[in-house]
Amino acid sequence: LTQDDLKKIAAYKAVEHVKSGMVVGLGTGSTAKHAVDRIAQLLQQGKLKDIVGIATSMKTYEQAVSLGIPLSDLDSHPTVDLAIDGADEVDPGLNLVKGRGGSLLREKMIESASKKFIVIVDESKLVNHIGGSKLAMPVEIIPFCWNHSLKRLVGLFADKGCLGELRKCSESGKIYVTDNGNYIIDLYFENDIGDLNEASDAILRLPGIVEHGMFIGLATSVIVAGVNGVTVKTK
Ligand code: DER
Repeated sequence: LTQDDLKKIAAYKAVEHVKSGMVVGLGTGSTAKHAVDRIAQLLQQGKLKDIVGIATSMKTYEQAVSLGIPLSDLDSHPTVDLAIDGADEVDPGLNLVKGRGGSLLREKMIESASKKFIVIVDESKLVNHIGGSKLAMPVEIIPFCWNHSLKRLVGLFADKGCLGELRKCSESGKIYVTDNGNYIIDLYFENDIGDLNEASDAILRLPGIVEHGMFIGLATSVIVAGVNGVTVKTK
């Protein structure tokens, strides 16, 4: 089983919870892509009807359009029945790091408006502490004086051995710009972030910061696909 097989298994399991008539938050990333494909397949087979999708990124929007999934937005559907999305890290309390694909703001808007939010991951995403994996914890900021924001963000976590860098496009080397016209600062922690709510409050108090990639208490369940099978973790 490849890692992509595991992602697909988790995604298909999550889509079993999609019922006809639902408003469904469509996630972003290589795992969520399989869920969007599966929803489209079931619609085409007539096994699902009257689904309205709300895309968490332009990339997912384009995928859903190409697959013929009817789409809408939060203005028309302020409450979402079920959101399905991937994650970069999942801790034992089902708190997440998301946003390494750059879509954290729209994802958080949609997933915080969802009655149910099912996270789909392969087992490599499970961690003991958020931010302890030495991988990026993304923060979306406005472009104005980004270096100032970077320094203030890093300064919040100086005791955690925190480093920060402005996200660039890997191919072009240009500054990465989100669907919302903002920049992303990737924060890296030597140790784990500590109390997540304290970290979140400190980050969001800084003027010029739009949103961060910690999804605290938002997931209602996590479907984990591993080489030994699929497990479902619920709150
Ligand atoms: O950027 C995101 O938030 C994605 O959902 C990411 O967290 C998971 O992407 P993956 O399924 O490609 O690992």
